[in-house]
Amino acid sequence: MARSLLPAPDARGPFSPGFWRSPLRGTWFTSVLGVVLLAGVTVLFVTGLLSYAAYNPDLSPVNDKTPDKGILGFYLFSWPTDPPWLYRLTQGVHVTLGLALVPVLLAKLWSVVPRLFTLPPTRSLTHALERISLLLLVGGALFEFVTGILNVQLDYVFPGSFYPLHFYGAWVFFGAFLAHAVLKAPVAFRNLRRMREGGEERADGQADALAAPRPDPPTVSRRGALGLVGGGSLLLLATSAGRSFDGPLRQTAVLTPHGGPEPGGGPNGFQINKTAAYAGIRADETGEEAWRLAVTGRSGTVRLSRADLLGLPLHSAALPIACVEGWSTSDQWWRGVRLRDLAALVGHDDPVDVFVESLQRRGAFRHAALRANQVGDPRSLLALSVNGEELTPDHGHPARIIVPAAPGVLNTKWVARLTFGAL
Ligand SMILES: Nc1nc2c(c(=O)[nH]1)N[C@H]1C(S)=C(S)[C@@H](COP(=O)(O)O)O[C@H]1N2
Ligand SMILES: [Mo]
Repeated sequence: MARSLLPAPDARGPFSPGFWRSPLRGTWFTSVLGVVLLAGVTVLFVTGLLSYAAYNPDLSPVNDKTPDKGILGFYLFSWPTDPPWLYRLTQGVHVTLGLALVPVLLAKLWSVVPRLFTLPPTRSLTHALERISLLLLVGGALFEFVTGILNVQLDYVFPGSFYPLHFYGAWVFFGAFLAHAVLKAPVAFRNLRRMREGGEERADGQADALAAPRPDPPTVSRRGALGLVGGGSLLLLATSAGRSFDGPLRQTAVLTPHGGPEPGGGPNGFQINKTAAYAGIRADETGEEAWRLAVTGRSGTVRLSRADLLGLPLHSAALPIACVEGWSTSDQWWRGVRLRDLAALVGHDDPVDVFVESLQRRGAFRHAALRANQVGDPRSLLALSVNGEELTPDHGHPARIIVPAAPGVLNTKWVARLTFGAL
């Protein structure tokens, strides 16, 4: 009877430490996950910044429309054209690693969730600041992962605005992440070292601030739980990495849509991002009679039919398409007119930037700008055919841009106009 007069130890629900029962929570578990995220998130941030650089932010406002980006929109170098698979690698890593880290992030958040309910809410000004930074950290992490995954999965659910959202979110998240890492990484590494010496169990009990004070009996060991998290990551890795390859390997990417329609076989049988129908490209405007390419530069404008283009010196280049969404193709064998030859045709013998416009009248990617180093590369083509066959409408017939190492979005399809030296 006397017992019922006492308040239950967890009467305050999640705000009382006794409410949290999992025997898995503890310093070791959190430290391992934290160290994995320290490495993983750093790679995500660096590859994300590289992706930003690859968009040629200095060619704003054409390629980079991020409003008020200020010094956050800095770039350190011109995105190179070598090696040609560069963006395929950096963006493949960014997206695939981001997906694979989801179980680690969730487990990490779960492992410290009792901390969210710590009472009193603040003990001091520094404590208050630390908790606010944690809100930015957790909120920023969830925001970045959710916007990234939605972009990969649903192909721009927030039309045109994913890019600035993910960009600003990255700076907020990484700022908070850096502060958190500086504060906690030494502790995490010290814990791991100590526990490696003394065994995982040594830090349990009252010394372990993250462990449940009244744990339920374990149904799985901490190592077993980490194994599950790691297994989840490996499963995500195995079911999404195939998007960076062609052929049967691509079929292993079951968790992510494959972009447009299934490309089928044959020379043009590689992934299609937006179809001609989707982009509103009509057959009557791409035919031999109707279509003319307008090339403008210092010496004026020339108009070229497809037959005119085929009469110019043609060159080949083996180049992949690598989309910001993380998928890529292996090298395709493109053939067409060098961009630098077209520049020379209108009075630009020195490398110069170019503004590319598509026939497409609506949609996000109907124009793009390329830097002088991209125009000057002998492998940068206005492609007319691929793998020995004419481009299909979905791959950009009558002509499309292909540039080594550039993000897919800069490889404009259904090109109608090239303006050299305008930016
Ligand atoms: N006009 C136009 N060009 C475009 C696009 C587009 O939507 N419209 N999509 C771009 C994107 S995001 C990518 S990844 C590549 C994909 O090229 P593919 O469909 O031939 O694989 O085309 C690029 N060129
Ligand atoms: Mo793309």
